Amino acid sequence: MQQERSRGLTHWTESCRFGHESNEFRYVGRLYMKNIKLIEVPSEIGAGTRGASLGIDAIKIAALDFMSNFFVHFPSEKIEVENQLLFEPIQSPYAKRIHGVLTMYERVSKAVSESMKAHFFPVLISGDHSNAGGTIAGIKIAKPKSKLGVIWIDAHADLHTPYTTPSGNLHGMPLAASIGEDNEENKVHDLDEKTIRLWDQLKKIGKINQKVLPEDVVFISLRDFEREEKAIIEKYGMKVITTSDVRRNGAENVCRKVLRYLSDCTDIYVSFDVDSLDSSISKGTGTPVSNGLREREAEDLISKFMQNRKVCCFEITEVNPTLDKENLMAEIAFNILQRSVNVLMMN
Ligand SMILES: [Mn+2]
Repeated sequence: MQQERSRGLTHWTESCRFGHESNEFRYVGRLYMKNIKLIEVPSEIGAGTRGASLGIDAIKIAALDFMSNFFVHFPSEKIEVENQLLFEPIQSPYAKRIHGVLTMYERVSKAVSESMKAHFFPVLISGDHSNAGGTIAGIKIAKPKSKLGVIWIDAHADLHTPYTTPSGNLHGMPLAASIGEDNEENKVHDLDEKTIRLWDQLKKIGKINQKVLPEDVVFISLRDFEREEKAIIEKYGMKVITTSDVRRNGAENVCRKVLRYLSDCTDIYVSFDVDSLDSSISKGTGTPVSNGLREREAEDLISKFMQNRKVCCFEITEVNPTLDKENLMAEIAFNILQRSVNVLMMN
């Protein structure tokens, strides 16, 4: 109880500080600041562990516990989901519930593209990370001529395909779908016709085959991946920044390095999977991994990225309160979300 109280108090002071800042910027903001739009995607059909669809509500509870008005301050849109599929038998073992994920890609990409066309900056809070494939498609639909860079802050590479997946879970595949990769050279499974067709549709969502070039992806804190994913990373020479790079060089240097690397890109999407955080503080996510980022490191890094004008969309994902204690993961996610959005509004 003592520990819980002191944790709450620390965070309350934090949110007060930012709450105060956001009050100051509200006035100026109406006139000049970025228009933020929250897009809630409580879909968890791409995950292998149940509960990530509750992540958004857990983050809202964290906001209430910190006495923050964050969720009344911004317009928000909640995307309809297909979580009822979790009660139905699996049709494609190497791409579980892929027809539902395809529907989610369509809905998420539509919401993201429409909000960007209306000059909003979309901030997505999603259940599992498969939804990010829809987000990336949405950015490209809104800005078809853009050269899109992706900053993927995640313990995992999410570069599996139905041909290589060890689990069949689509949240391990959104980046492969976005770069248009099958990885047939490293194929492990033979797929049925229907799975092949749905995976092709997923890759071609928005009628754009390759939304991102592999060389325009930067991984941060990547540390848990399979041989088949490593083969893709090596084949294209994809950029990887480790946890120790972040710790050694600091957020500011890493941010500068990443933005220099992506200097050819016209737009940048930042995708933050909370499992990038160290497993000691990320028990409330489906696949926690050791040697991850500290809360402060992730927060400093993401806020630095948010200062850059090329950054056009931000997503936070994979909070699963059913695996957690005292809502810690959602509280950390909320602090990072709030600070990031405050920085966005100042720039
Ligand atoms: Mn992920």
